[in-house]
Amino acid sequence: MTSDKNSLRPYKDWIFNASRAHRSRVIVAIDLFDGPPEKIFNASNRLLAKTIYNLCGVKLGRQTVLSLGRQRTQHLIRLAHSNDIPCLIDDKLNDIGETNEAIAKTYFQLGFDGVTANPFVGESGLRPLFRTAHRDRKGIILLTFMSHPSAFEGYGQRVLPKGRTIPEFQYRLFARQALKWGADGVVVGATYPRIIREAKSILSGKVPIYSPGVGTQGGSLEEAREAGTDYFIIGRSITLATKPDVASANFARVSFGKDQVRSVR
Ligand code: 3DU
Repeated sequence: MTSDKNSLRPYKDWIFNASRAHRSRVIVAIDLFDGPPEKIFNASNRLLAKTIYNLCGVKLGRQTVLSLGRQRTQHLIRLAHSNDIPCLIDDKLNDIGETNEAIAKTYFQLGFDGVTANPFVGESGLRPLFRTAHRDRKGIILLTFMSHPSAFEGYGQRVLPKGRTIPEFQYRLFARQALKWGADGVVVGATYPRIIREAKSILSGKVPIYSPGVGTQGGSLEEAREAGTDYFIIGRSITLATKPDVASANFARVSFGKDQVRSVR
């Protein structure tokens, strides 16, 4: 069950502490959905049992939660909590403010500790979400530059911000907004180390960078780490590995590099 200690701690501090305790900046992405719910549940359970000591967080995909249903999802969240690591839902909320807030509340009631959201909806689309999340010490992770090849089409376009005369890259605006709104993290793909570097300098060490895209999508953990990634979201390179325990241990070791304590709080 979620301990009182967990629910009293802001998400951002919790993952920071879990990362130090487990000497890992790795969040495993569980994106299983094929087959009967019990089978998906057993596979997720086995995976977590083998990898949990090498993780600082767990992230469930929406497809996994929809396939598992409420009770099995709660069981997995409790498993993460009993090992003192937080559990994120990756739903990339992208609706009007009230709807984003309602979806997030439902996830938080299930036991999730943080949710991803899309800043394209703008401040009024996110304000109620931030209010609800931070009141309950939950985390909001905002997309800033996704990891897939066509991420440039949206996050990389140049836009003319209101009241300005010089165009600016969308992702730079998103990074600044994440800082202004008090986001608990931003997503920048490991496949774009140059953009991680830019985001790092905008965020000035105040908002941690979460990077998916390591391994299967072609991103290098070392390059992303050197560019400034704080937490690595890794799915298939762990979940489909012949030995997920070994794969997660290797990623965990490399995720810290020489610096054992650098991570944004
Ligand atoms: O490619 P992998 O199997 O390591 O999984 C990456 C996970 O991160 C997966 O759940 C995907 O939905 C999520 N993600 C991205 O890959 C890219 C993003 O920009 C945001 C989330």
